[in-house]
Amino acid sequence: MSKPLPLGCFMTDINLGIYTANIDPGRTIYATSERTAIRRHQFGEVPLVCLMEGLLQASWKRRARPRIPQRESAWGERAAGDSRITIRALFQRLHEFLTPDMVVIADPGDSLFGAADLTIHRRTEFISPAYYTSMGFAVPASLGAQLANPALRPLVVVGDGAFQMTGLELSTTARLGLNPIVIVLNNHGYSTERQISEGPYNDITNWSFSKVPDLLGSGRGYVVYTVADLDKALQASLANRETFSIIEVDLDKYDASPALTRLGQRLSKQVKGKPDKRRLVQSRQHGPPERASGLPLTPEPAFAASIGRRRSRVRLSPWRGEFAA
Ligand SMILES: Cc1ncc(C[n+]2csc(CCOP(=O)(O)OP(=O)(O)O)c2C)c(N)n1
Ligand SMILES: [Mg+2]
Repeated sequence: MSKPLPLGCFMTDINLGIYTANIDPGRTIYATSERTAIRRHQFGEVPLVCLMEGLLQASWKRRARPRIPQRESAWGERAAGDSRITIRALFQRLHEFLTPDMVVIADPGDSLFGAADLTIHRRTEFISPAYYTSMGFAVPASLGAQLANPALRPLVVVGDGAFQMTGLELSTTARLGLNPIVIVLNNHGYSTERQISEGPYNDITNWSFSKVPDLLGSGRGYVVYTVADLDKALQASLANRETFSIIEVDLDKYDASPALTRLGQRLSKQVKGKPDKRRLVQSRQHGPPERASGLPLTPEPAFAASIGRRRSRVRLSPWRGEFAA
């Protein structure tokens, strides 16, 4: 049986698939920026960076690298050029577009849920926040990624909502002469939240994202309505090595990736007050569940204690009931 090795990610509702991931801490090595846990032993003073330094100093017998089977595209048949652009067609084309010298940087939202099904050519060229509630991460992160490794070309995938938070950091991108390709999923608002609870609070102002280059006096902008528009914009962006490119992809506001659709179904049940039986047991023991937004686990001392307590009373995956109060 496999032993999970979650390094650097927090065991939150989102990362655990709304507590459907049945990960046994007794078989897991789990390290974050805060601490390391090896099975049930807690090392509160050993953050991930120290663990990695220690591992680098240790002498290991090298094993042959395992062969990782090729994944099939999760996006199905190729969409026709003249068809309206959809999330499925967008990620299918991005999947084909990726080259080994690109680093995908995905923002929380359907950008991340869709990008999670892309196949990355090397081993480390995928960046997204370990902590889900970090909307607006991707455009600024592309600055750091390309400055750290100029041989990589960032492919930024970001929502219209997230871009409105931090997208004008492209001003620094322009000043430094960097050349990321920025794909803005313009699904006209907070589509992730729409899948959970629809209302006017999910609507935002519709920006002309492709005109950001006019504002900044640098960069190239494209708007995409069809698959053929996307193909043209991707090729033009690839050829433009001088400045950033921004591709605004006009999507239906209810279009969603398969991963977001599944997540929305689970979360909306909870938001509408129909938690499943397991969560009712948990809330009696630990207080009400938190808003399903990616809040972290309870603080460290409570962690070990609560695992012991729960094991003796109810048979649950220990990570299912860990809520931030
Ligand atoms: C800083 C922050 N605030 C709020 C959230 C909650 N949240 C998650 S996705 C989302 C909507 C994001 O909208 P957009 O960037 O347009 O992406 P979409 O969901 O439409 O794909 C929100 C508000 C978050 N993840 N981070
Ligand atoms: Mg959006």
